[in-house]
Amino acid sequence: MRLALINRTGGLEFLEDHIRAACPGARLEYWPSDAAREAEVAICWDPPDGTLADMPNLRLVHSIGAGVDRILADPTLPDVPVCRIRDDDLAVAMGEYCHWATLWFHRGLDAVTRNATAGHWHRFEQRPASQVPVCVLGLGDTGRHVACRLRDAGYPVRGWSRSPHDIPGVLCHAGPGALPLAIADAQVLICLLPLTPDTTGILGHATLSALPPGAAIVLCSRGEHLDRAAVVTLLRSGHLRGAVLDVFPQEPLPADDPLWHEPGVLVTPHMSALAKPRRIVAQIAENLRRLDRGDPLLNRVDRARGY
Ligand code: NDP
Ligand code: OXD
Repeated sequence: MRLALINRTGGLEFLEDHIRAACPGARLEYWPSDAAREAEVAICWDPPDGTLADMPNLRLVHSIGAGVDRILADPTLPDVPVCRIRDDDLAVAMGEYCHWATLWFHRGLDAVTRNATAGHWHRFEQRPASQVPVCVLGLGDTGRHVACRLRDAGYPVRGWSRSPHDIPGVLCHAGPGALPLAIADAQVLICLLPLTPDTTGILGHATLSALPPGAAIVLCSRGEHLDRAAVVTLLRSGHLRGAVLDVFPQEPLPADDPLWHEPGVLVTPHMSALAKPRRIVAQIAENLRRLDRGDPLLNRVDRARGY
């Protein structure tokens, strides 16, 4: 079987040795090339629009990540299955990151770090976790794990999803009408939604200004979820306490982007949960075997739903 590694900016070489080891019979090609165009399977992160439509033998598009937004955004995407990565380790890593980010605000480490750079000793009032409600947007593989971890750490946790969920100890809300209720008392709002037409810009002025004064946001999903102008306005007005941002519409975030220096914003380099190459490739290899045998593929995305 011929496989093509496709990414707008290249950089998928880190998968090559793992693919050669896990798929010994496969021929691996790099896009852009005529040989890649002939491939039956496209292994992608951010394929340029039209690339997949120009592959006459294409039978499967496999994301190398949990998200498939960059793949589904191509209006010419051919009618073939699209699969993604689902990995327990990814959820665990996201749990660590979101727990840390919650503590960063809850224990006032954002303010303490600012004071420390000025050699200023000041002890802020400390609240127990039980007084810091957290809302997790998205209760899928990562969101559910994050919600349970924060619940176990003593935070009152609210969750929001498209369909109803029942998670013991988490107050779950579903559907667009329930968003205001889900976030009403959130001191920390964590976004773990997939990027779809329904969720693009969801963290805009209306949502962010509906948070209680002094709330903070943690964005680990996609940069396009956030209205950047709205967050800067609400940080400067003091309505928002801070924002930990891990994802951006343009990555890497350019070194001269003012967001790096915006008071209250902490930028991290899309690192909240990174799947190990070996784990990514094991899932792709399993789906190649299934494709060969005509068996149902794992982790297939619902293209109509957008995730
Ligand atoms: P899942 O597909 O497992 O879960 C998505 C969740 O979002 C589901 O609970 C779903 O609801 C909910 N959802 C989707 N659309 C809506 C909507 N319109 N309104 C309310 N809820 C909605 O995704 P994952 O948890 O695996 O990943 C989420 C995203 O996180 C990825 O798409 C990716 O963008 C990002 N990510 C970022 C990483 C990083 O390192 N920064 C690492 C991994 C993921 P329902 O349950 O009802 O279907
Ligand atoms: C993913 C990501 O989607 O890392 O896996 O953002």
